[in-house]
Amino acid sequence: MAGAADRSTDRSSEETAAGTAVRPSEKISGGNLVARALRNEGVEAIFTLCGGHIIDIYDGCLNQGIKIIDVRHEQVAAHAADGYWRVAGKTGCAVVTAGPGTTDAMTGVANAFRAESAMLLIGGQGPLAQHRMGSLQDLPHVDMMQPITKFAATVPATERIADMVSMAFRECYNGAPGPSFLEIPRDVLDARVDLSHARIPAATHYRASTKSAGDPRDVERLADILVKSARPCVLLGTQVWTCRAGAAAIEFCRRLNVPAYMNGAARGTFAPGDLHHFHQTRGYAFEKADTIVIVGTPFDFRMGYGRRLRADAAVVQIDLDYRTVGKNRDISLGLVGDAGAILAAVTQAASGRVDNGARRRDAWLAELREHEKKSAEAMRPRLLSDASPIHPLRLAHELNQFLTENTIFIGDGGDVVTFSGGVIQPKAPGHWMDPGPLGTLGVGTPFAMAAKLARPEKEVVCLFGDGAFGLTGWDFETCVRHGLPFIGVVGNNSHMNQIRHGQTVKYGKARGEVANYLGDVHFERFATMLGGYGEEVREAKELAPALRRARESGKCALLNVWIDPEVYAPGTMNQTMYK
Ligand SMILES: Cc1ncc(C[n+]2csc(CCOP(=O)(O)OP(=O)(O)O)c2C)c(N)n1
Ligand SMILES: [Mg+2]
Repeated sequence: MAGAADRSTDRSSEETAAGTAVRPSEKISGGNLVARALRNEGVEAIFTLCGGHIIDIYDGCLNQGIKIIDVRHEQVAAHAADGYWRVAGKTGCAVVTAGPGTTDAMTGVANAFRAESAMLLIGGQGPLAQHRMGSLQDLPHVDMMQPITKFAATVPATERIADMVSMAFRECYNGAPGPSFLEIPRDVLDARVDLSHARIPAATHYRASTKSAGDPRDVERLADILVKSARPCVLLGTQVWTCRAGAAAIEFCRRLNVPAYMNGAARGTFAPGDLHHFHQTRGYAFEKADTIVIVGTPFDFRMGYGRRLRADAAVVQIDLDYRTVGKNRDISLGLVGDAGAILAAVTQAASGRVDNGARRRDAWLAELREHEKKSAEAMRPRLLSDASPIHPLRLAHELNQFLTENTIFIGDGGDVVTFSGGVIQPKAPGHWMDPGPLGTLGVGTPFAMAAKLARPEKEVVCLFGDGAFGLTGWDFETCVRHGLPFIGVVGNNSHMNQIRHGQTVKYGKARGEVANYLGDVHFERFATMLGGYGEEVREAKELAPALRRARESGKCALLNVWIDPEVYAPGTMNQTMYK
């Protein structure tokens, strides 16, 4: 950026009585130190909502050529930082003001914490000089952030700002990734200090690689287990994407002939149709397998806390976080480290065996394929349903047909997204985004914004529930304003349906419909009001043409699809998320 260096520091001269300059000193402000540290991290954009406590950071970002994406709610800023990390693989950064700015962002930080996303939230704070005196927007942010971050601290002096920003970034990568929080008191941020007194860690000089391959003896053990196994399967979890371990996972499955199931961000590691891509038969495989390898996903509610795995199977867990291995369920073997490094090492170790047993597992793969086909056939009539109002499975089917290898798909909603999970198959790794285990509604618009910013060449499609869209939908306008087009599809059932079902079953219709009705909102008009493309869809056969028109508009688009409020996904009916 022209003149950037000139504006980021002042060169003032200390003069002698005779008027000759003897000791030039460069001054730099706190906000400019923040921006320098962000630049060292490769941060290209911050997501922010303004406040008097943080404006000096904008000055620094302008000097460093860092984009400023100004949003309408701080929750959006934090979710966008989380989403940016997921797509770009670079730590996302959100900057929010003190007090309500920081509390608004907490949900986004919490979501990143449960989803293992590396992001930094910088919050303003009242001046240190007025510490605990009741300054405007003063709150104990660090205490509040501690349980939902890997690192939370106050910067005590301007000279330490860049140092502590770098420290916070480094802490994001301790074990499994996660969020960090830093608050910078207003007087600390605004002060100008001698550049020579400020510590600015040099880019690439304060990090070590996290690509550890675990204990070599356990790598050999796992190779032995797999080579002898007749019915193995592997579950590739989010960390496979976090570690960018897709190629290693594919090589592992192909060489050893192991069927793969994928969840979270690892969906799409194998393209649909691949010999080792399995989807519908996970429960069956977990019941029948003799060896189950879980890679980079915890035994949380999504895995039935590990209880859904066959009791006498050899269960092997690979994870970046030592604390996750063996938690909630005993395992036969645990390996801590990078998913790609470990899978590559195991493939290598197994190739040293006389026979790696690959062909013996053909029958097992054929058995699973047969079950996959049966369950796809059973679902087919509902996927093609012409019913009016539209069946959510037909909507999911049309979306699945619409996605290309270039489309990043985001799911943000309750029942409508649960329906889509069984149908929509991302065509490439890193092309599926959902909130993760916190299950936060409202991630859609911020994730879409971040995905388009990080990968402008990608098409971004987001399926919303009408309830979910309402939480952060105003930032559709932010996407319009910043030229970040995406295709939003609201599956509109006029309710918070996922909650409505369980409530109705438990309390009957009259009490079951309390606090979950949303009205019949015309989201397509909301989109056009904000400068985007909008269209409503009432008939199933209109879905594909409407999606095409949204794509061709090149604008931020929102299709308002009226779906049947009286059908529920099996997962919702069985309330599996609570079991
Ligand atoms: C921020 C947040 N608030 C509340 C919930 C609880 N919740 C889970 S699903 C759901 C209903 C969502 O409704 P909608 O987005 O319209 O999807 P639908 O179930 O109707 O398809 C709610 C309120 C949540 N997960 N996140
Ligand atoms: Mg709804």
